[in-house]
Order: sequence, then structure tokens, then C-alpha cells
Amino acid sequence: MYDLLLRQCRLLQTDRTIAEVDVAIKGGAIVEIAPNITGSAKLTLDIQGQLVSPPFVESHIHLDSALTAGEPRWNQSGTLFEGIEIWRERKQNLSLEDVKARAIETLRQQAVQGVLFVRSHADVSETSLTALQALLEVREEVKDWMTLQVVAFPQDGIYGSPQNDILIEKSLDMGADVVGGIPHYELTREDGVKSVHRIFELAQKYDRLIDIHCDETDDHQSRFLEVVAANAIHTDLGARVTASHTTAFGSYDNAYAIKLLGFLRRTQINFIANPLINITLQGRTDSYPKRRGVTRVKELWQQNMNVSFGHDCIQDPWYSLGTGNMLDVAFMGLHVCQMTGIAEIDACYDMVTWNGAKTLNLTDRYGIEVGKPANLIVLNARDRYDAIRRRATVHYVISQGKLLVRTESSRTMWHNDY
Ligand code: 17E
Ligand code: FE2
Repeated sequence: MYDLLLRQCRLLQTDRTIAEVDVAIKGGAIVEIAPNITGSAKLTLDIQGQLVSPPFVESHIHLDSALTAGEPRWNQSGTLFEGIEIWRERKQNLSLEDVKARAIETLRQQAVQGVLFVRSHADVSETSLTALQALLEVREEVKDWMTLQVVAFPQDGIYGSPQNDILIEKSLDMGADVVGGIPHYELTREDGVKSVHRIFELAQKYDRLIDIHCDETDDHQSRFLEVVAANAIHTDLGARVTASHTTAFGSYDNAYAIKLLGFLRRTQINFIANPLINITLQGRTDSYPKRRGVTRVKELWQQNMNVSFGHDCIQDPWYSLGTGNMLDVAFMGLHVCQMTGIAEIDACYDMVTWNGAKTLNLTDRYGIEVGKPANLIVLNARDRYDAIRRRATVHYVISQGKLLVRTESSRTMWHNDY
């Protein structure tokens, strides 16, 4: 007797081919994948040839600031820097209850839309470490249905004020999964370089992953990605390292960018682009032509580097919109990065699924295969291209072997006399 049986799936497999099969689940794991499985289950779902995919992965979001747009004021300039200032005001009155309630509401919103793996930054440049404490508690509270990784992210810089270096180390003691940073926002280039070295030192000391907000600026002289690459090469930690945003990479001249790309290929660094946010935050000091302000996603992908797409913000000082829908993210990403070829569109789907799982170092438990944890979603689509094009509805979300969410189709009636 299975716990759950999914009949007539169009299963998106790890090799990205589609198989018409049934999927059987028991004890939280996938136990059989085959056409016409015999046997019964406590719950059988007729999938009717819809697409069954591994869940979406949100590789980059700030849950501590989610759902605060307009508090205490709206971002008028639309820049990263005004966002940081507004958040500095808002974070003066954080409480555990405030952060936890917004984070959980956001995670629920994400789960409804098929996201079951999330990496969130928590601002740790605030002396009470309330945001971090709250997200660590949330990580525990949601763990039966959502996997949450927490990054100790020093929004105001590790060397921006004297206590920040102590706070980031304390955050790792408290249990943050990932060490963060923001070298382009340190007071000087020297401090920025020093911060990257410090991040690697902390990651090694505490055995944690690394995810750095890196070169999130249109300043073509912001060159901390090369420092990250050098550290990754020297430490051989590349696969455990992520460079987020790297928007300046889109502003470097080709002579430098092509050299850098060669160095990056010697690492296994992961990249995260946040197209919804950076298409709006960047380019604000340009008149025309106006830059897109997104990193070189297509070129990194063509070089077989691991790139994922993140949402970054949902209704916060940096971005007042968003629902957490990763197909919106992929849709925006393919437009901004001009990834309109069919293989490129499929790649954009991978950037919100498999590639994100790789960034989070979760590949061994991700994907729909016998023996793996039963995490999967059912989309009203035929394939990856169709899912992105129509930003398909997620009808079922199955987390750790249990049905977590069911969403009914909205029904449109075409009038008989037309
Ligand atoms: N903080 C930051 O430095 N950059 C961002 N894009 C967000 C917060 C959302
Ligand atoms: Fe971010």
C-alpha cells in the first residue's frame, strides 16, 4: 500500500526528458516510477498528463524585509542605496514576532506556487540580531514542509561599523548556514577586498557555504568578483561559493569580462541573477542608452557555469511588487537576458529548479528519482517552455511525501453564441 500514487504524469526527469509514467510514494520517498503501477494507495491523484516537475528553488530572497514596502516610506529614487537607507530605518523596530510572521506568510505564499527550497538572507548588521534569530526559528518551524537556508548577510558592510565583524561571527555561532557579504558597499575598495578574504576565512572556520552580494552596482570599476574567484581557486571551495547579483559584470568592457570569464571557469562558483529586481534597481544613473544592469547570464550559462535566478524581494524597500512566483522570475530573466532560443528558454526553467538546488548544495536530494525524498509539483503545462510561456498554475505541491497544497483551476467559459 503506497501513501500516494500519481497516475498519468508527464514526468520531467533529471536528464530533462519527459516520461509518461505513474509515480508511487511511501514513507516520504519516491519508491516507484513506471507506466501503470499496480497496487493501491491511501491517496491517488489523477494527473491527466500534466507536467510533474521537481519543485521550484528560490535561491535568493530577503525574507526579513519581505512585506514591508512603504514602511516607513516608499523608495522614490528606485535605487539600491535608497532601499538600504529605508531598511535601516525600518529595522530599528524589528521584533521576533514581526519578522517571523512576515517570513512565514511569505514562505506559505511561495509554497503555494511550488517553491519548496529557499535560501534567505538575514541582515546581521544590527546589534540585536533579531532578523537572524527570527529566521533561524522559522527554519525550524517550517522544516516539515519547507527547506530554508539562512545567510548571515551584513547589509551595512562587515567593516562599515566596528561591531559588524563580531556580529557576523556570532551569527555563525548561532547557526546561520551560509556566510554573506557585500564588498561593493564597504567603505573603500581595500575594505571590500578584506571583507571577501574574511568571508572565506569564516566559512572555513565554521564549515559553512558562502553567498556574497557581489558587485551589485553599475560601476564598471567594481571588481570584487575577481577577488571571489581568486579565493575560490586558492581554497578549492568553489562549489560551495555563490556570487549573487554581479550586475557590474554587465558593465565591464569585453576585454576585462572575457579574461575574467576564463578565470571563473577555473572555479565552480555558482551565480545568482535577480532579474526582476536588478532590471529596476540598476541603470538609474543612466540617461540613454540605459543599461539593463543584469549580469552576463547567457555567457556564463554558455560556459557551463551554474547560474540560477532568484526573486530577491517581495514587497520591500527595494521592490514593491512580487508574489514569489518563480515562473515570473524565469519569464523576466529570459527577456532581460535575451534567452529566447528554445534551449535557452528551457535553461531559464532550470535556473529556477535544478540550478538553484545545485547552488544550495542540495543536488543529492533533489529531483524525481526512486529513493529520493518525494518533493514534486504538478503544473498545468506540457513542458518547460509551456510552463514559462503561460506562467502555468501549480495544481499540486507534494512536500516530503505529503500533499501540501492543491489549487483548483480557474474556469473560463466561452459563450455559445460566439
Ligand atoms: N540588499 C542589497 O544589498 N541588495 C538587494 N538587492 C536587496 C537587499 C534586495
Ligand atoms: Fe539580495
